[in-house]
Parts: sequence; structure tokens; C-alpha cells
Amino acid sequence: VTFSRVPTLEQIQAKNPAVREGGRYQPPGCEPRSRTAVIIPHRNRETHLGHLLYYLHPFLQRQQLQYGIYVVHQAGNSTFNRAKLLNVGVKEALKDEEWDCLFLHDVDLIPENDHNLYTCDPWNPKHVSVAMNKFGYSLPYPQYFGGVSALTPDQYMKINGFPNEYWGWGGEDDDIATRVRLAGMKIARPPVSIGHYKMVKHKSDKGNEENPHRFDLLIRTQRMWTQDGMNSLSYVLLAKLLHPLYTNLTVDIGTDP
Ligand code: BGN
Repeated sequence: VTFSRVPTLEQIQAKNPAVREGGRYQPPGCEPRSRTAVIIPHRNRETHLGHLLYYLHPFLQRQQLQYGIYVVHQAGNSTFNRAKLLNVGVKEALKDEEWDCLFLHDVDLIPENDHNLYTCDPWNPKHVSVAMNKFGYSLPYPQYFGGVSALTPDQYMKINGFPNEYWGWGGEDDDIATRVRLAGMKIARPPVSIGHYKMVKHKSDKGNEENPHRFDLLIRTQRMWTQDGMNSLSYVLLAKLLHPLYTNLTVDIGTDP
């Protein structure tokens, strides 16, 4: 995995002739092990998206999965809200298909090992990006749940989805890890030797500054998780466009209060 050249969407399309409109694929001549939706929150990271699509499409096809790629684009300039965008992506993706597995995927993380199967654990939510180059290819702390995770739709609903109230960088992934525990489940993980990811280097984003409220929010997770999540999600879908390599959802999720 290298980032020396940014591939164009046309180049990626040419390399992936079997991918259909909306970034959908079905393996020819076999029953797929999983129908997996990959959901990517996004704003102003076009080069990262190019790198990710370049590696992800062939990677998923080698795994003979049925899959769809959804890019959830936050409209406007208010503070970024990763977790709420993921809730929107899940809600919209499940209108298209009975997905077996939801992959919640940061745009700047590229999987490096083909044995890292993009399938769900039937029992527990799976944290997948366990060995990122940025953290010296190891977990930064035991409860870390950021980067890439995978839940079945049932598991996702069992934790009431992700929190909607984390605007800006940090803490929402720790909230999700707490939800998993409070819902009576554990965090499943692939081995560290397999969950390898390379991060595209970048500076901190404008519009995604560190969230100063994250410590206060995290104290309230136990009280709030049943009220804040999929059951309180509200948004306006501005556009749903089937690009050749992904389904692009543009969404108004409101503003940081
Ligand atoms: C943690 C952040 C996570 C982030 C990881 C890795 C917080 C909450 C502090 C109580 N958590 O510190 O959101 O994914 O670092 O960068 O800031």
C-alpha cells in the first residue's frame, strides 16, 4: 500500500469492470459468504477517498463478497459529526438491501492484509482496525474502538446505533465501546497480525476540531445510550447518487448546538 500517486476515479473504474453502479458487486458463480455494506463518513477528503477505493474494491472482490460502498457526505460547514453520519449511512443502506454486515469505515484507513475478512462476528460487534501504522501496529489502548468496526444490523440496533451528539474530533468511538458493554456484548477482534491498516497522513481538519465536550458526554453514556442513537436520529437526505464506484449520500444532519 503506497500513496505516492492519487488514482483517478476513471483509473479505478477501468481496473474494476465488474463493479456496478453505486459501487455494488456480486461474485459470479458462487454464493457469497456475506453481503457487506461499507459505510464511509466523508467531507473534503477526495484524495483519501481515491486511495481507499483503489485498494478496497479489488480487496473485497478477492474475498468474494457481495458488497456495496456508501459514502456519507456531510453537507454544509458546521462541525463534522462522524458517528451521526454513520447512523445515517446504516439507515439508508438498509433501505437498499438486507445486508448481513455493516462496515463502519474511516476514509483514511487502508487494509493491508487480505486475511482481514470484511464479514461480521455473529455474536459480538467487531473492532477491526486493531493494528494501525500510526499506533506502531498495535492497539493504542484496550477499549479502543475507532477507525474500522463491523456490526450486524441486529448488533447495531442492540446498542441503539452510534451517538448523534458528538460534534468534532474524539470520544464518539469510546462511547460506542461503552454501548457494546452496556448492551451485554463484548468487543470481538481479528488478530493483531491480520488487522493491519495504513493511514493516509494528514493534518487535523478544519471543521473537525477536538470536541471540548467529549469528556462530559462520556460521563453520561450510561444514562444516555438508550435515548440517543438510532431511535432519536433525524436528518434530511439531500441527494442519493449512484456513482460508478460508490453510492453517494449527501445529508443535512443539522449543526453543533
Ligand atoms: C482517544 C480519543 C478517541 C480516539 C483515540 C485515538 C477521547 C476521549 C477522552 C476521554 N478519545 O483519546 O476518540 O479515537 O484517542 O486517536 O478523546
